[in-house]
Amino acid sequence: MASLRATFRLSGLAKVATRHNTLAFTAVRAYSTKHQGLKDRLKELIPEKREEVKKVKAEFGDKVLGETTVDMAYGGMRGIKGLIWEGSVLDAEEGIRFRGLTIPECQKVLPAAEGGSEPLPESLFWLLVTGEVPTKEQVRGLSAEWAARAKLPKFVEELIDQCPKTLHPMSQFSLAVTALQHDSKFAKAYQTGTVKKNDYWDTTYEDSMDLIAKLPNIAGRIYQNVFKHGKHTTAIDPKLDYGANLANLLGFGDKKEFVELMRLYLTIHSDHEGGNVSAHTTHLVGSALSDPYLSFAAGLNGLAGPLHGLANQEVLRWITKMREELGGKDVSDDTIKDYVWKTLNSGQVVPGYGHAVLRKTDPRYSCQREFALKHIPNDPLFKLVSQIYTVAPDILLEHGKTKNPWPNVDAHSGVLLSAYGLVEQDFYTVLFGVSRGLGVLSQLIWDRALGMPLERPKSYSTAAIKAMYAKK
Ligand code: HAX
Repeated sequence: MASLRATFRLSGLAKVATRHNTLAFTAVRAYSTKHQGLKDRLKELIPEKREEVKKVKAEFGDKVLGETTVDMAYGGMRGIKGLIWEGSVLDAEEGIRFRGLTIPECQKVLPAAEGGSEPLPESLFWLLVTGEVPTKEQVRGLSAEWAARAKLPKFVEELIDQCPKTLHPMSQFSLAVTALQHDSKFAKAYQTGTVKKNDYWDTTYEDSMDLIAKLPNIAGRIYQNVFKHGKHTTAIDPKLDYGANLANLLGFGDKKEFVELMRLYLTIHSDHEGGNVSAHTTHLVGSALSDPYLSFAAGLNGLAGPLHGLANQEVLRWITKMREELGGKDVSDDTIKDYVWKTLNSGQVVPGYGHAVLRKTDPRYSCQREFALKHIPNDPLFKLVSQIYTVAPDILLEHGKTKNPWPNVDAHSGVLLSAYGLVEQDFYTVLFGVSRGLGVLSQLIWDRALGMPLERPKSYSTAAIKAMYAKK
């Protein structure tokens, strides 16, 4: 454990821990014993990071990151290297690392709740913002701070309550986040015309903290309105952590395993480097100096697409439909094969499978599978999801289109939620969105701290491409 922690001190480039890390470990301990708050720590880190970036630009500014082909421009910019993202990096084979830490490493070193074992999302947020593993005390401080900032303005509550139940929960979520913009400290400060660019990060940080703090109340309210007859008797408890409060607001706070699931869920769905739709959209919109509310609402609208975050609802729909079609009969490997082929032959995608970057089973899938094996090994739906895992990749390979036949995060999240009674599939992407806030807003704070400019890539028309390359 000690050597693991050692590597994790500011280890954007963290490698496997070795005994040579004693020095770095001392550094972690030194920071940890300060009991410093997140904003104070960030304030210290910003000048260091600015200096580092200045040097990197001076030394490597003219180096080539990669080339862009015409196929890449038509192909959704897949693989184009043109973004800076500090919090996490995605390797096609290995999967995600948060500030250098894999998911199992995060599960080992990030503080858990008293009596729990999964990392607290607060600790992940701290890690994303600072690159450091927080102390338990620092995590408790963050839980309390978010609880203190969690209250929604009355008009936002009313706005959510006015939404028809038939409006998709993700649309309600995006609407509520946009409306919170009313109280943006960044937007207000910018309007005064007196804030220097170097200080933009300060109100971006404040807005991001307010926004993250309010997400459980928004999610809980939408859930209660749409699925539980508008019962709003539960309030944020300042003594509880973020995941436990969210579980309470959804009405599942009395289920200890569900609370642990929420902590894990919120941790692993938070960040997935910068190029995915929700992360990139938040970053892009933020680059226009739109405040964190507007930027994140835009990211949520991207997350709501079926090829991205909405896939978690689609997976359960797809499985439910398969079961319905069988009319209660047992699902065999052959039945699954037939159903996967039927899906593919009708021109649809198999939800929860494939990935734009990954070429292996998503480690977020694997860690949810571990959770299921530990807590709900005999759940029939979990068994079915496991059975699909043994059958679907071969068919996708035989089909021959997808570059990655393995499951992604969304193939497993729904089965865990439904095992504990959260069966309303349309709501699943909202939970993904609550978590995604931690990743994209931590980056937005750094975007402002580093003075990232307006994003504006070059585009070409098809006529221009022809004119450039067609033989004269
Ligand atoms: N089922 C059927 N066909 C698939 C497929 C799947 N699961 N995954 C990819 N393909 C197809 C693509 O549609 C594409 O077909 P066309 O050439 O006809 O357009 C072809 O295989 C090549 O695609 P790819 O290069 O392997 O994958 P992309 O980078 O283009 O797309 C996607 C990645 C995740 C969008 C894709 O794999 C997909 O649609 N998967 C199903 C939806 C899903 O699970 N989305 C969630 C992804 C994880 C995430 O972002 N979570 O939030």
